[in-house]
Formats: sequence, C-alpha cells, structure tokens
Amino acid sequence: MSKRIAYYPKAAGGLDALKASLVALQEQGIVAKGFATMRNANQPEGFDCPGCAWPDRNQHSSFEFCENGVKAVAAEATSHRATPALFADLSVSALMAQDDYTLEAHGRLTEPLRYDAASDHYMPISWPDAFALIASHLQALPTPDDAIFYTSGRTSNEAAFLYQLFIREFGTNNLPDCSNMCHEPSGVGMKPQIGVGKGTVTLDDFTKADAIFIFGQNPGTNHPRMLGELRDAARRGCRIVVFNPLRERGLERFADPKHPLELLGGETKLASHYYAVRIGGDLAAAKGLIKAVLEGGAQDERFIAEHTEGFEAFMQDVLREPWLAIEAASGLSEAQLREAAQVYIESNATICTWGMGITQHKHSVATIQMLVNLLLVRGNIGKPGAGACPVRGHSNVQGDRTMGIYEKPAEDFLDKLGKAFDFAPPRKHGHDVVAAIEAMAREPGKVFFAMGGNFAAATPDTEQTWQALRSCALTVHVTTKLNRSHLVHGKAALILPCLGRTEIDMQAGGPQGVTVEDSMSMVHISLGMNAPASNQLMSEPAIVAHLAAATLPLSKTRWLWLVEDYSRIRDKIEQVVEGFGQFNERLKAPGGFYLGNSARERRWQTLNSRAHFKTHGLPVDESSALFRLMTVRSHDQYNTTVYGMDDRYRGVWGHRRVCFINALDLQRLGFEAGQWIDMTSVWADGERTAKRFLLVAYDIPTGCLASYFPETNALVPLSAFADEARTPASKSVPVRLSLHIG
Ligand SMILES: Nc1nc2c(c(=O)[nH]1)N[C@H]1C(S)=C(S)[C@@H](COP(=O)(O)OP(=O)(O)OC[C@H]3O[C@@H](n4cnc5c(=O)[nH]c(N)nc54)[C@H](O)[C@@H]3O)O[C@H]1N2
Ligand SMILES: Nc1nc2c(c(=O)[nH]1)N[C@H]1C(S)=C(S)[C@@H](COP(=O)(O)OP(=O)(O)OC[C@H]3O[C@@H](n4cnc5c(=O)[nH]c(N)nc54)[C@H](O)[C@@H]3O)O[C@H]1N2
Ligand SMILES: [Mo]
Repeated sequence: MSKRIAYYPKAAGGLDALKASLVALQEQGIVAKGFATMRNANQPEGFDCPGCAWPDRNQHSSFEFCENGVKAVAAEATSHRATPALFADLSVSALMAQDDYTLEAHGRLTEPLRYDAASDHYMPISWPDAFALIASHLQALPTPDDAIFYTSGRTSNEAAFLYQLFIREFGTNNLPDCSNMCHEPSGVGMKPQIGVGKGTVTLDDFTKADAIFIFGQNPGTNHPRMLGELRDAARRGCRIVVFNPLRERGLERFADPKHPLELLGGETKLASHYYAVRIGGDLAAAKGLIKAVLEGGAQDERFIAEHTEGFEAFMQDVLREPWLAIEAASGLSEAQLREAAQVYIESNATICTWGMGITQHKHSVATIQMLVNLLLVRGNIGKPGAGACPVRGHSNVQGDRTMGIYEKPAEDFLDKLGKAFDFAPPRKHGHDVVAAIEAMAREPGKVFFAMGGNFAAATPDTEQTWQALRSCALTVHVTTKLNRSHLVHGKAALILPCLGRTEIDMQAGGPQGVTVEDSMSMVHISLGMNAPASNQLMSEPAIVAHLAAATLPLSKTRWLWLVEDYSRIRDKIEQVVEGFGQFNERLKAPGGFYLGNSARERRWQTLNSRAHFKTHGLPVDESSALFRLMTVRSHDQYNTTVYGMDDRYRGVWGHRRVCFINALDLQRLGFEAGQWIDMTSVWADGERTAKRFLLVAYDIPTGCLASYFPETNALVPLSAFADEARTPASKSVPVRLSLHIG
C-alpha cells in the first residue's frame, strides 16, 4: 500500500476523473458492461443513478459523465459475487475481522441467508422460510412498538410506500431513516419558517442566479454533477461564494470531462470567494452577512413588508450583535464578511446551498434558519435564480419521506392512508435513529429490520450501537452487498438480497420501473437494464409484499396483487400522497414531473401564511480547550461503502485513518505530520477513543480537525445531536489528541 500523502495541484474532474472511472470498472471486472450501463444512467429510458440526489437535466441526450456516479453504478453492476460458498468458508467472526473495503469487495449477495448460531456461519435459507421466520418473530412481540424498521435512502417510492404501509398496518410508527442523520435539520428548520421543508429551487435557477453561496458542502466528491452547473454559472459571470473550513478542490477549479478542451488542461475557476469559516461557525457568519446588509440598508423592504413576519425584532437582535463576537464565533474577520455581503448585495438573485457541514451540528436548525433569514432579508425566495437549496444525499431520500418514511407522520397523511387501505394507522410517534438505538439497548429482545443501509456503521457511538443491535431477538437486512451491519447481528439474523436500480425487475405483469424524487422535487421513472446479479434476488417491493402477506393474515390489502404491476402501487400513492394526481399518466413525460413548492410561489404555508424571520443568538462554545473534529467523506467512499483508500482531491493516497490538522496546532502540541495519534472525545457521559490515525498537516483553521467516517463514529456520543432535529453532531466532535503508543 502506498504511503504517499501529497498535495494535489490539479483541477477537479479532467482526465484523472476519467482514469479513476476506468479503474473502478476494471476493479469490478465490468469494463464493457460498465460502459453500456453508464450510457443508460439518468436517461429518460434508463435508470436513476444511485449515486446522489442531484437532479438531471430534462431530456438531455448526451451521456452525463460523473466519476463517482460511475463508481456507484460499477459497485452495483460488479462481476464479483458473495455466494453461500463464501459464507461456508468464513465464519461471522472471521468476516468481522475484515475491513469495510474487503467486505464490500466480496460483491453482490446471491441468496437469502440465515445466521446459524451453533456454527457461527451464515447459511442459505429459502425465501418462504425467511418470511415465515420474520413473521413469527414479529407476531410474538409483546407490542408492535418492539419492532424497528430502518430505511436507507436508495429505496424507491414504490418500495417505500408499501413498506411504511406494512409497518403501519402491523401497528407502529417506528420508522427511523438515514434522513435522521442527514438533512433532518433542513426540514425542521425550514418548515415553520417558510412552510416547506424542501429546497425551493430547480436546476433552471442555477442558470439565472447572479450569486451562489455554498455552505458546508463538497460537491466535487459528493454531487459531482453539480460542478457542471457551477461551471456554466461561473462562465457566465455568476459569483460563487464558498464557506468551508477546507479548501475543497472541487469548489476551486473544475475541468469538465465532457469538454475535450478542458480534458487537455483547460479549466474553469469556480469559487470567486472562499472563506475558511471555523467548524460550526456558519450561524455567526450568516449573521455577520445579514448585519452588513442591514447596516448598509440593503434589505428588500417591499418583500419584507408584503411577505414576512418578525423582521423588527430580528433586525434589532442582529444589529446588537457585536462584530467581535461574530468574528470570534465564525473565525472570519469583519472585513471578510463585509466583502462577502457586498457580493450578496450586488446580486439580484442568489441561491444558498448547504450540506452536511451545516446539518450535523448541535445548533444546525438555528443555522439553517439563519441561512433562510439571509435569503429572506433580500427577497431571495420565490423569484427566478434565487432560493434555498439543501442538497440531499441518497438518491431517493427525499422521495422516501414524501412516501411516509417518517417516525412523526402528519395526522392528515395517516387519515388518508387509513382510508385508502381500510385500517386504523397507529398515531403514537415512533423512534428516530438515536431513540431506536437507545430503545434497543434498553430493552433487549426487539426486532430490527433494515431496508438497505448500514446501520451499525453509519450511526454514532459505535460501541453502544453494536451492543444495541446485538441485544435484538432478530435482525434482518434487505441489501445488495455484504456490510458491517450483517455481522453485528441479533440472536437470530437474516440477510435478504435484493435487486439494484440497474437491474431488470421482472414481475407477473412484465418488467417494472420504479420512481424516485430528486433534491429539487422532480419525480421520474427508473428502469433497470442489466440482468439481475443472481436469479434468486427479489425486488424491494416484492420483499415487502411477501413479508406483509406472511405477517398480516387479516390485512385487507392485496399485497401480492399490488406488486404484480407497480402502476397499481402508484394508483394507491395517488390516493394518499399530495401532489401525485394522475401519477402514472404524468410519469410518461420525459424527465418526469415537478412536485411543486409553495414557497417558490411565495405562498407561505405557515400558521399565519407569512414567512418568518427567526432570531438566534450565537452558539456558545463550551469546549474551547478541545479540538473540534468534523467527520467527512473521502473521494473514494459512498457513506459507509469504501471503494478505495485514496482521497485524490485532498492529496491523500493509500490511507483512510488520517487526521487533518493545522501546522500551527501541530507545533503547539509538539507533534509532527506523519506521526500516529489516538483521538479521544470528551463528553458529559465519559470519554471515547478511536486509535491510530496519521497526522496530516493541512490548510484547515486552527482548533479544527477533519477525519473520515465511519472510522470516527466510535467518537460521536449518542447524546450529541442537533437541537430539535436530533441529528448526530458528527461535524463537531470535541476531541483531544495523544500520541499513539505501539
Ligand atoms: N461519492 C459520494 N457521493 C455522495 C455520498 C458519498 O459518501 N460519496 N454521500 C451522499 C450523502 S448521503 C450525502 S448526505 C451527501 C453529503 O455530501 P456533503 O454534504 O458534501 O458531505 P460531507 O463529505 O460530509 O462534507 C461536508 C463538507 O462540509 C464541510 N464542513 C464540515 N463542517 C463544516 C462547518 O461547520 N461549516 C462549513 N461551512 N463547512 C463544514 C467539510 O469540509 C466538507 O467539505 O453526499 C451524497 N453523495
Ligand atoms: N460520522 C458520520 N456519520 C454519518 C455521516 C457523517 O457525515 N459522519 N453521514 C450520515 C449520512 S448523511 C447518512 S445519509 C447516513 C447513511 O447511512 P446508510 O444509508 O445507512 O448507509 P449507506 O452506507 O449509504 O448504506 C450502504 C449499504 O446500502 C446497501 N444498498 C446499496 N444499494 C442498495 C439497494 O438498492 N437496496 C438495498 N436494500 N440496499 C442497498 C448496501 O448493503 C450498502 O452496504 O450515514 C450518516 N452517518
Ligand atoms: Mo446523507
């Protein structure tokens, strides 16, 4: 393994992105199939890329190249298989000793598997026996609330809708999902403020904005197709203003692999202004921007008077906030903030985008509300080229929520669901991710069921989460590939292998398509085209239907009939979910249809039909003696799926256990780059340590550290989460460092 850690001088994208894609296809043994498959990614007649939730341009005809999209597709279309022979060969303890990269590299699972405690091996089980086993466990629970049903965000609308229906007919709202760890604060913050919890912009707005402000997001790695929009925007003179503790290569310069000249070395400068805000400093930074706007009298008086509420009190609070306090909390100078505010003032239409750098903090809801305040103060919601753009992660995480994957469902949604399927849905709110872990740890004997994802690795407080999962009576994972969660199992355990997006989903009524909703509320169809990885795979909707039929003998829902033809499921969705009228019909339009957004039309669905300014003080930093660690993604991973050991744009090769630190901090500690350290997080309930990380001197503000997740999840205390939204605060872990011994 190479130990080289070096600066990466080039623009993001370019030839290196093409090379990396080819390597990904080679590693999966699918060069020819890979190219054929990629031609169908994000095409009107193709499948929706499982990579991320960034939208596609309507009816585009040319192949939209995306390196990390290729990796995501290649990982699914791989030629490698994890067959029962692998599990006969390796016990669960033996597999446990392998790292995440190796587990992933075993390839696609081919048959349902049951854990055999006597031998500590997974063994094949038939689908009917698997369903019967789950049904008997569920039926034996003292109350339906003893079951927990997790969802990751790749699950299609059809599967998600059936899944939540099954769970609610079974009798619980215990529906934690990956959103709880992701953009939950965006919805929680925006809903009371502007009446919607989703982004208010469409792709078209990116072609009209005068300025785009990007907070806490790394699109070069996580939403590479966004770089194409930023490139075009920069080229027509739109100003791109970035707030990020790290100088992310993908936000600085981009060479679009679709343009031959750029492949040969031409490139576009993206960010016109880059501010290395300190970790957790964005609320203060946004408040500083607003203060500069107000001091210059540059607010949009007309919009404020016509559409908003609470401006006077808000303005007084902002004007009272001392610049010194803003500077200390943001890590940026008054001059820097005034400079950024000037860009904002000169722009007639501004978009604000944000990602995990904003949501995964204790004060994330307040920060998001301050970003929305920033937009409102100059009327930047509900006009072309302007608006709020929380950039979602998983390709259908937004759609899953729309379909009812939510532990706190609206009464109105439950009313309609109960009416459409003739049953009485449970009304008591269920567990989110953090509460689910607490409940499993507190009360042994539960059933944990996961529709995708990697709960054991993605969640905080690894030790406590693992203990929680291990105290379950049964754990079940519907999945495409082997991951850590299948090995950290309950007394009984099942792995149920399913079809992926890229594969043909054949049901009694012929090949089926599924639908997804992207980050900008476009709903469209996704049609697989590859032969399934094994002839024993079932689709997610079919798995839910068979499980429901086995578990709920008295259900009035015609489960198996519904999955013969998914348009039947869509007819039901139409009856229950707002905005899906004539669902099947409207899907026929190439590129699908737009769900609409009331705030975009300046209809404020709040209690008094106005948009609200929300006043917030600066967060208090209680642990200034410690470092603040942000746990981020490398360029070679998809959440907990590790594709490789490099992080090209940050110049890291061959390592994942690294800790980025400012050279001044190294000096202060008397440490040197290249030394191995342990990180210990300090929290009210005690200390947690993760061992053996390589120090890398990096351009990051002093007092701030960065490292990759999931390796660092052991450090995130379960009770460290966002106020109101309860999203783990995995971007501000208070830690100290010590030299690693041994
Ligand atoms: N290839 C690939 N694509 C992905 C994923 C993946 O893992 N791999 N994951 C998907 C998912 S589920 C999601 S949610 C998205 C995630 O996409 P991002 O939101 O880009 O996620 P992170 O890598 O966690 O990066 C967060 C960024 O925020 C910055 N940051 C951290 N703390 C702060 C802060 O306090 N303030 C500011 N201003 N910035 C901060 C970091 O330096 C980093 O640049 O991507 C999706 N797409
Ligand atoms: N410390 C720290 N922790 C974090 C984050 C962070 O930034 N820092 N980010 C958080 C975020 S934003 C998110 S969204 C969560 C992600 O949490 P999860 O969604 O739970 O995790 P993933 O790694 O995306 O799940 C990957 C697994 O999904 C399965 N899979 C892939 N495709 C399919 C499919 O089509 N169907 C099914 N059934 N299964 C499939 C495969 O088994 C694969 O191993 O992690 C969170 N955890
Ligand atoms: Mo996410």
